[in-house]
Amino acid sequence: MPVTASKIEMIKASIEELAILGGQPAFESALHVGRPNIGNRHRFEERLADILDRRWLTNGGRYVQEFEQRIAELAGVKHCIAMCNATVALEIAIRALGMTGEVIVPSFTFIATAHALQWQEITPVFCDIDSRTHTLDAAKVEQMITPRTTGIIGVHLWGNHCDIDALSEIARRRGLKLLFDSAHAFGCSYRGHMIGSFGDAEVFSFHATKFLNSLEGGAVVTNDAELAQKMRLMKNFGFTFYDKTEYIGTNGKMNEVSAAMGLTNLESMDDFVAVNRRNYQQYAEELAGLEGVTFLTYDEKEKCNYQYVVLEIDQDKTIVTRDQLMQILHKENVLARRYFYPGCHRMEPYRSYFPHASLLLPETEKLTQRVLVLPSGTAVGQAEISKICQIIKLVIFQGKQMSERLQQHVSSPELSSHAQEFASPAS
Ligand code: T4K
Repeated sequence: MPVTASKIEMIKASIEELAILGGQPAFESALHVGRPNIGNRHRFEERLADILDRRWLTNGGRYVQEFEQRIAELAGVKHCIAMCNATVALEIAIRALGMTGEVIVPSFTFIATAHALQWQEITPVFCDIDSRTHTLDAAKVEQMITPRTTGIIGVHLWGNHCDIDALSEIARRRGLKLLFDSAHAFGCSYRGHMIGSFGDAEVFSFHATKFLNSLEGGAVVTNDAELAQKMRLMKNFGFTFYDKTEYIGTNGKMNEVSAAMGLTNLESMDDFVAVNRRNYQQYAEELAGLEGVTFLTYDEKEKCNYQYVVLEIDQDKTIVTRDQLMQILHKENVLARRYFYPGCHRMEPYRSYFPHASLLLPETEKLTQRVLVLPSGTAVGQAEISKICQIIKLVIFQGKQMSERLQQHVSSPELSSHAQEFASPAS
């Protein structure tokens, strides 16, 4: 049932009290998307002391081995190779899988997915997405295959699984490698099986902003023993023994401190999920029925980490645009993000390489104008979420007046700086 303005006690009595129109910001310090989830500090400090006492800092130490074992168990796979970050992990997996020529990827993803290919002079061929799940549209993938195509990289964006069955079937039938960028999907499942065991391999990110962090970090998981061994060597310069290399390799190793942080955070994983889920449900309830605002939903039958609270703003209904709403929130110290604006195909070097890519990406184009990600995670409390929702409701309920006030504002001196910020990516 639609929410009505009268039922809500507003923290700001009117739009004139919004910070963008000269009022006090609702929050003294910034609320971020992706503030790190941090487990038991004491356990981390104990591990840190142990690392220093033993003077074993990196190169496949005890904690990295333990972390790999735990990740493999949790993802239900035979092999896990921990790495320094997911970008390098993607690069190594791509190389180890023998991808060359062209590889099909979504444009609606973090730039690292595309860069990991282009870095190795493999052409990322941008494919459109399913607007419901924000993941690759399998039917369109099939249309993008050419004689140069060697693989597909699906991205389980926001932790929402790709159409794994369809992509696996296409890859098998067309003889393509299938890799999943599962940077967002640690702790999520598909048909009751944990993400990690699909395709030829999957890559997790344990960056500070991810559901589970190891400060910086990533991992490739796979059930293929030969592939796992190859990636193990590649991430350590290709060494098979002292003074002997087998392949070209790089330095993709995870260090012991990162593994210690990862292990510590794994012990609190259930708590992180519980807080994220509570936040997600609170946002969903408080913003329910708001005209022009829809929520990315998660499949309640599957496991999910609920790390991202993703709104879609339909500006035909809200009048206020997504970018205006973002700017209004930023002025209140709520640093909502328009991930993954403007789409990889509109970022360099891809924009110059493929100037007409947008013609084949209508759903991506639409979503990059609509998506807004709100602060969540263990650093955000329930009272803060209530305030954020109240501000959003105030703005949307008064969309027309708000839009007019912002336009008037654009002719005053202060405005031009706002106008500039509207035009530049959020920082
Ligand atoms: N594939 C996908 C689909 C990905 O999303 C990513 C990374 C990758 C691959 C590659 O994974 P890694 O190589 O990073 O392991 C961030 C992250 O840097 C990036 O890891 C992530 N995706 C992407 C979605 O977001 P930024 O530049 O937007 O985030 P940044 O640095 O502005 O941080 C977000 C907010 O978090 C900030 O406003 C402040 C807060 N923050 C950040 C850090 C690092 C903290 O409070 N503490 C911190 O330590 O890219």
